[in-house]
Amino acid sequence: METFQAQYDRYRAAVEEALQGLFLRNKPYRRLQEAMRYSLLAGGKRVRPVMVLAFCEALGGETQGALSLGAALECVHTYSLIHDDLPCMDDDDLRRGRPTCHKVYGETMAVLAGDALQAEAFRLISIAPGLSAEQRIEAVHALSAACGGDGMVAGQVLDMDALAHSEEELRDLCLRKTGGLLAAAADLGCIAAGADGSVRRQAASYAEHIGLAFQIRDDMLDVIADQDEFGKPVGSDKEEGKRTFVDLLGLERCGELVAEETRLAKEAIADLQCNEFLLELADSLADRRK
Ligand code: GRG
Repeated sequence: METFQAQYDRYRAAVEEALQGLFLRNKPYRRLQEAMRYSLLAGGKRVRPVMVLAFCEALGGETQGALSLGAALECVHTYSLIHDDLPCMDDDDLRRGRPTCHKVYGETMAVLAGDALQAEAFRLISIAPGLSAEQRIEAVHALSAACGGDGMVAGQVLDMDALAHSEEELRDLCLRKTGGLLAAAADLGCIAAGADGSVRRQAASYAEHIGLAFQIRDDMLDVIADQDEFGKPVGSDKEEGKRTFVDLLGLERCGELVAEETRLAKEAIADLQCNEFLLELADSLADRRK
């Protein structure tokens, strides 16, 4: 039987191959494409596209279309990281263990690379192979809602303007900023597999709990991680004056919450067939060190 790690590596290799084939046109504006590829191919964990493929496969869907949806999602995720690192936002010099996009290509090109990645994501969905027109529209709807004005961008505004103070407000921020794209990952996998509404609701609940656990763990790593392993400066949340779960609840309680949210995530898909990989994925994200 395929181990969890072997399955993760198989999905990840497929995602890397799909991403490697993007934005290669040799045009006078090739520097834009270079900047897009610089950040896109910088070697993240690929957890979102892996989740798309895992849900699709668990639900018996064809992975070809799911791969395009996963690549699109990784484009949106990369755009958000490029823009988040800009001087007008978090002003970070390091991402995924190397200089941020604007440090290498300049601020203007970094803004444009992010803009282009976002638009290209929706182009990829519109031509995703093996999916019906209806599935593509559902995918556009799921991803745009997750990253738009009530989703990830709204979460970023709540964060930048320090509008979350209580645990409940912090949870809302996190569900938009971090949870949105993870929820989109689960839903895109369901859409690619043609899953029904009740399975999609189970997947949404799994992703919501994973999103909370993921962000709380991220806040913990900002305090306890090894910088080389984490790939970005440790302690940057404090330096940027951000309100985090660790500030509000302390490290110990955060550890308990990660465990609780992970348990709830697993419970949400407990009766789904072929759920072994997704159950282990929840555990592995709770323990992650980067
Ligand atoms: C700029 C519109 C806009 C949004 C930015 C995603 C985001 C919102 C900010 C990035 C900073 C951050 C800590 C976000 C929380 C989600 C998160 C932990 C992102 C990092 O995702 P990983 O760990 O990164 O999957 P890799 O590099 O592995 O892909």
